[in-house]
Order: sequence, then C-alpha cells, then structure tokens
Amino acid sequence: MQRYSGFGLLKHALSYHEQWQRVWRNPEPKKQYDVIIVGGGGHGLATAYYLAKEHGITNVAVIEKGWLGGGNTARNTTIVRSNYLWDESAALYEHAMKLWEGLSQDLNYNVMFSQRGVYHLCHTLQDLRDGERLVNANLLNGIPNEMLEVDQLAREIPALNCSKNTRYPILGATVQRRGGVARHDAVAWGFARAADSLGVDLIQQTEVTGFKITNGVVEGVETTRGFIGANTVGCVTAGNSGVMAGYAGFELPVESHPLQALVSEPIKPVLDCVVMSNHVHGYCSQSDKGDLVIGAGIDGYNGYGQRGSYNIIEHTLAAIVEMFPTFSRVRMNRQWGGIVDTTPDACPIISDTPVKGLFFNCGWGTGGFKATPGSGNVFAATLAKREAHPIAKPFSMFRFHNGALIDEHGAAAVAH
Ligand code: FAD
Ligand code: PYC
Repeated sequence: MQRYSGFGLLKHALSYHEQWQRVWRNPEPKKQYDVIIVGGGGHGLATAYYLAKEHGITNVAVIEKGWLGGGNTARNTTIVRSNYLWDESAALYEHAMKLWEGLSQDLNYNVMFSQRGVYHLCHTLQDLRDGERLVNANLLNGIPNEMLEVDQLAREIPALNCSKNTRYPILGATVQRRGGVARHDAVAWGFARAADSLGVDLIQQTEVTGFKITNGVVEGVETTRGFIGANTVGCVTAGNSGVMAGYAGFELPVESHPLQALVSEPIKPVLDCVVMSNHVHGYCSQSDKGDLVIGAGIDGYNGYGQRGSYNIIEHTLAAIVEMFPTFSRVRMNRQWGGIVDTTPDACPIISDTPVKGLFFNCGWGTGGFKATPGSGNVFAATLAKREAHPIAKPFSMFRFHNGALIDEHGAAAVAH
C-alpha cells in the first residue's frame, strides 16, 4: 500500500491536484471472479477488504451502480456504539467496536473515529428501567455502559436542558463512553484504498440487473456492462436488497423506508458528545467543522426516493429545541435522506439464501454504520468458508421461518 511522507503531501498540495495519483484503480471488469460483492457501500468494501486480507481471496470484484460510499454510508449521521440488549447483537456490534478501535492503524487511513461518548436520555420511569436493564445486560457481556443521574448529566452536558420545566423532564441517562462518531466517507475511502491495494477490482457506475442461476446455483451477475461470472456472490445493497432478492427469485422480510438527517450552519464547539432521546425523539452531535448533525426516525411510508417529508423535519427539530433550547436560533444548512432496509426484529440479515453460492448482508435499517467493520469481517468469513461465521449465525434470514427473532427495537434507538 502506498504511504505518503510529509514531503509527499507537500509536493501533492503544491501540484494543484494535477499529479495526484488515483487512490484506487478504475479497472475493466474481468469475465470471472472468485467472489463478486454487489454494492460498494462501507459494508461491501469492508467485506472485500477482509476477504483479501484475512482469507487471501483477492480475485474479487465490488460492483457498484453509482460511486463508492454514495448510498447510506455517506448519508448517515455516523453514530458508533455497541450497547445492544441481546447477547447475539451485543456480540456483533462489540466485534465491530473492537475493530473500530484499531481501524485507522489497520487501514493506514484516518477514519477520524472519535470515542466521545453516546448518551441515551431517560424521560420516564419506564425509560429508567429500560436503561438499567440495558446497562446490566451490557455489563454481563463485558461491554462497559453506565447509568447517570440527572445532576451528573447536567454537569457533563451543559447545553442540555435538564430543568423540570419541560414537557418531558430528563430523569437520567445511560452513557457508553466508548461510543462516538467516525468520518463516514473516510471509512468508505479507507476500505476501498486498502482493498484495491490487495488486488480487489472496484467497478463503479455498473448496475447489477439480475443473477444467473442454474439449477439453484448462482453463476454470476448480469450487469449494465454485461455478464460477470462468479460462484460466490455477496449482495450488500441496503435499501435495494428487496429488489435484489426479487432478481434471485425469493422474498426478504425487509421494507425500504426513507431516513432523513440534517445539518446546521457551523457554530462554535458546544456539544462534545452524542445525545439521543427515544422519547422526545431526536438526536444530535456536533461535527469537527461545527455543524450540528441531527436526525430522528424513518418516514413511515415505503419508497426508494432519497428524500423525506417535511413533517419529520418539523418533529425532529421540535425535539432538538426541547433538549437544547439555545439551538433554536441556529439555522439549518442542509437536509437529505437515505433508504434504509428495516426488518421485523430491527436486526440485520447476514445469511446464505435459497440460492446456493448467493449470500445477503442487509437489513441494517437505521443502524448499520456502526457495524461496518464487524459486518464486513464476519461476512467475509462467511463467504470464504461458505458457512456462517459464529457471530453471524443468529442473523440468518431463516430466523423469520423458525421464529428465532432477536428484538432490538429498543436498542436500535431510532424509531422504525
Ligand atoms: P450502502 O452504503 O447504502 O451501500 C449499498 C450500495 O449498494 C449503494 O452504494 C448502492 O448504490 C449499491 N447498490 C444498490 N443496488 C445496486 C445494484 N443493483 N447494483 C450495484 N450496486 C447497487 N447507522 C449508524 O450506525 N449510525 C448512524 O448514526 C446512522 N445514521 C443514519 C442516518 C441516515 C440519514 C441514514 C439514511 C442511515 C443511517 N444509519 C446509521 C444507517 C447506515 O447508514 C446504514 O445501515 C449503513 O450505512 C449501510 O451500509 P451499506 O454499505 O450496507 O449500504
Ligand atoms: O443506530 O445509533 C444509531 C443511529 C443513530 C442515528 C441513526 N442511527
């Protein structure tokens, strides 16, 4: 992998970009690969990277219909945490958290992972009980999490309105101090660069339009640039996963919904952590540029448009102003939407399928960014061995046949 010295950076800065080397190649697709990954978001790119790095499988293509990271990966609000309730999901997200903690070094690329703490506010007695249950469940799994009383919370987050004179006064909070944020597009770029340097072909502007399946076995993908063969195909297409399953002739229990976010004009540092409230329903952090990064729940309707409705923005901002009254005078700069694929138990699908050799990694809904390295890591092992990685095993799509659901609607934190 290419490494730049300080002098190298200076030279490139003074060359006005003209002599900058491409960070990854732009190869023509080969006729046949050992593995094809459909979808060049963070999860697809991480899968390709770990296939090459940990399993020595380098004859791999990532096929992306747009540009790398242009889906939910670069549209999300970058919250990373591993405080999930059930053992299966706690293991999955904690696996990811441990990878995040060494990711910049591993990729030799600064993904700006900042463990600034993620707070979940409690506004009712039930919130407090749920919070305590979550903290205890996490501690049993060796995942540090804490319960805070409101006085302590007010000291830690001065901008938060902890007075009793609000519609739903804050009574306490949980805090996962190892949680935080990362720079989303740097995550895509870091994985892309590292995978490319190990020999993975990153094929952009190429849409997969179907699968070639003979006698129930996948043989490759039909694309807008023709057929590309592979006996192992991993589909990592987030909000488009239902469509992709349709191409393969089966149904997935996923619904595609818009999920919106917005950022404000940049302001001076005022919030050095992530604050989420399920109850008034909004969350906020502050980016290194100074923007307030804000979001809430999904738009209730199904759709594939990367936008959303005004009423969600209105409710979200009402919640933010209730939590942080001083933000009422801050102007919003931008709003956008992504398409998230939600499942009935708010947990992902990392699974083989009724088609031999075809695997799906999807259903991350509103919360897959935090899982990116862990998801790629266990999916790569699943593809390489053609057998579910132990952490991935509970997330089989067939749990919706046998009823072994893992209900994480509470810990998913963002309503859906
Ligand atoms: P994507 O990044 O969407 O990648 C899928 C790729 O597949 C896309 O690039 C797409 O173009 C490509 N594709 C689709 N169909 C085809 C095809 N036919 N052929 C070729 N390519 C195809 N998660 C968190 O953990 N924390 C958060 O704070 C958070 N906030 C969010 C806020 C918003 C507004 C949104 C929308 C999501 C948020 N999420 C969050 C969820 C998170 O963004 C996703 O779960 C995660 O990024 C999914 O990554 P991915 O790589 O699976 O999908
Ligand atoms: O999963 O933590 C999360 C999250 C926050 C915002 C959107 N998803």
